[in-house]
Amino acid sequence: MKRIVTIQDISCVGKCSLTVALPIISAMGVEAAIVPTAVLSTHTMFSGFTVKDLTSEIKPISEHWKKEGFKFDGIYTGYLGSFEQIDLMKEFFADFKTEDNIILVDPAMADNGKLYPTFDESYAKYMATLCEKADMIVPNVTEACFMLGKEYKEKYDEAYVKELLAGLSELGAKISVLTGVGFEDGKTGVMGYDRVNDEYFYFEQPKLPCSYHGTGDIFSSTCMGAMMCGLDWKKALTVAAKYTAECIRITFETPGSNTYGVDFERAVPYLLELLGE
Ligand code: PXL
Repeated sequence: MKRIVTIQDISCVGKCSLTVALPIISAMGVEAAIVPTAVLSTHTMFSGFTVKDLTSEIKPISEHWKKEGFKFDGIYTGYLGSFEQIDLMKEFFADFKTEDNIILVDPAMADNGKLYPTFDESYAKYMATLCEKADMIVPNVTEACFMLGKEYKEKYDEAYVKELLAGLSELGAKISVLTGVGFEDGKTGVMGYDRVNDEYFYFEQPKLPCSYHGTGDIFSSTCMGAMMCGLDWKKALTVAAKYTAECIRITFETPGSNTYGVDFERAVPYLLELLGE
């Protein structure tokens, strides 16, 4: 059985980070170990959330794991809270990288042209230094712009997206992916670039007129799970994009659904169908 470790916060209510990564990756038949980086009462889009920082636990956990000789087929980082946590992730990668495992960095920190409330531009630039150490990175367009110091645009053409992908690739990952890429109204997609094989991949779907938190985490978790199930990066992106879109559709079309996250639970059977195809 494949085993990954995912390192991000627990937002107790909010359907993001570990509360989506664990169930989704487990449902895909992949063991999910975790390093929780902080416990928040909710994600940071609520006001008045509480935070218990767990930075001091990260090193003792990884030291114990080294003694136990644990190995991971995948290492996946999401939302992190500080420069220090980014540094600790670099050490974690150095300790647990193997010849064959995949390091996926989702630099979760911004969307729709804005950084999340707890971050600033220097943090975004520092996150780019973590992306340097990954095999695959999955920022959205906003996160890519902040990391690369490029202008964020709502409307753009393929040349703009390829320029962002070139900038991301120069950071060093083999596969750079941009999520939330749409070239026409009513469409959204994901574009990836494989630096080693000089290969682009684009997959797009209809875009619903809504937006929810945590969908980036659902996408990244599914992508990691799918690669662990043996899919290549292009198929993994397709499965992740289709599942994420279905989670959004189900939530949008259900009157009275919560607005802080999507009902990914109800689309798990669809995810398993996609994996079986
Ligand atoms: O990646 C989404 C996310 C994860 N964790 C926390 C967040 C958010 C988005 O707002 O606030 C704490």
